[in-house]
Amino acid sequence: MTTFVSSTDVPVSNADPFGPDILDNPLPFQSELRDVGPVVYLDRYDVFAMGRYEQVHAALTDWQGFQSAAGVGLTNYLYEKPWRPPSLLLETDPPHHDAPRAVLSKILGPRALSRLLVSWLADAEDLVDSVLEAGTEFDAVTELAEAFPLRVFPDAVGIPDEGRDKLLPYGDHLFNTFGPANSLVEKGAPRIAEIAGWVDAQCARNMLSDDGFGAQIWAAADRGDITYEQAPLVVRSLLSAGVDTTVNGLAALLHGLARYPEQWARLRAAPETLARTAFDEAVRWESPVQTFFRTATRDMRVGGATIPQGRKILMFLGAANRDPRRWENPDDFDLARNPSGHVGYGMGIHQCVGQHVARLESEALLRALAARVESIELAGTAKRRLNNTLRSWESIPVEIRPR
Ligand code: OVV
Repeated sequence: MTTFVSSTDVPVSNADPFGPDILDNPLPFQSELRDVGPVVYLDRYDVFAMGRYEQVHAALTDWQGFQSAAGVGLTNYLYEKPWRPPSLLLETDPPHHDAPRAVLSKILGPRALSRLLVSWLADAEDLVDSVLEAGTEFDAVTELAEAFPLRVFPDAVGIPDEGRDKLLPYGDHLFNTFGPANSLVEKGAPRIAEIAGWVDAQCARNMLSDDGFGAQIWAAADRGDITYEQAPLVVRSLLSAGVDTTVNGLAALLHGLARYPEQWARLRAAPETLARTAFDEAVRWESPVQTFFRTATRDMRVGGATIPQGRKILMFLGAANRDPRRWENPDDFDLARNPSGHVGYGMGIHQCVGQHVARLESEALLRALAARVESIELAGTAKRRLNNTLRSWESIPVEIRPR
């Protein structure tokens, strides 16, 4: 990253954080970004960027100053048309944000989810048993990180079986569209009309089982907590944000456990307690959602720089989660650390409303694995899948030793 200090006191970088080199390994760029200053101007995209924990955290918790309603991708909805109707959760601010958020918080809250643990544990045990039966070498991405969420989450939402293979490609494309219209977006474009059409169709009341998260969203419309027009878009948020995020969180976790056998040993020794924090340490360490944008609602002073009203700021959640100003040995995947306060789920009023669902999926899968697996090790070169927003794995070959 070559930088110089402009007349406005903001360091300028010509780096492309959405180019293949930085997407493949963002860590050196993110380290420079943090060191260059609290705010950096990215001249390729004409946006500002923040990489330090302090400023990222502060901006995320200041929704009045840093809005989401102009979109949390590069596209500025004040001037450009979104590719799909904006999310009522992700791409709004109070007061519009309040009702959909309150409805979803309740449906996805820890109390409401507690009824799912027993059946998700049984599902995880069944999945792990059948994977182990098929052999001791397998791809942890397809066989576990993708298989488990796909087995439990669409059922929990209540969508039909037909077409579920579209969920991962939909998420992959959606998360690409938060970045610039580069080759990653082009790659998804040919199929997106068909895939998005399918996703939208699943949000209708008559498509949904009568006991899932989807039905509960529609029931909230019956009560008047949200409108009937809002209900299908709130269901769409589950299908948008609920699969690829968890899949990549689990992939990061499994990769961390395979690469650092001492962490697996630690988990094995205390699965009841560590199964819960392990996922959050993986989310801090890998930051499956690497970046989101905000938009300045007025001229914002940050660390001596001014971000003019209406301008986009790229918030590097991944850089903040490895900021040595905030974390000791930030690059270590360490189950002994307390990862709370990480910004991998965001922070403030938009902080991930589905995080309890993701943690529960992880807890079920880890408990099933810990009870059945003695050791888990890398058995080949893990391969990245590049995405403009997600830190993702294509495959993680592992070899396990059953207990
Ligand atoms: C956090 C997130 C990511 C992608 C989509 C959505 C939310 C949504 O609400 O549609």
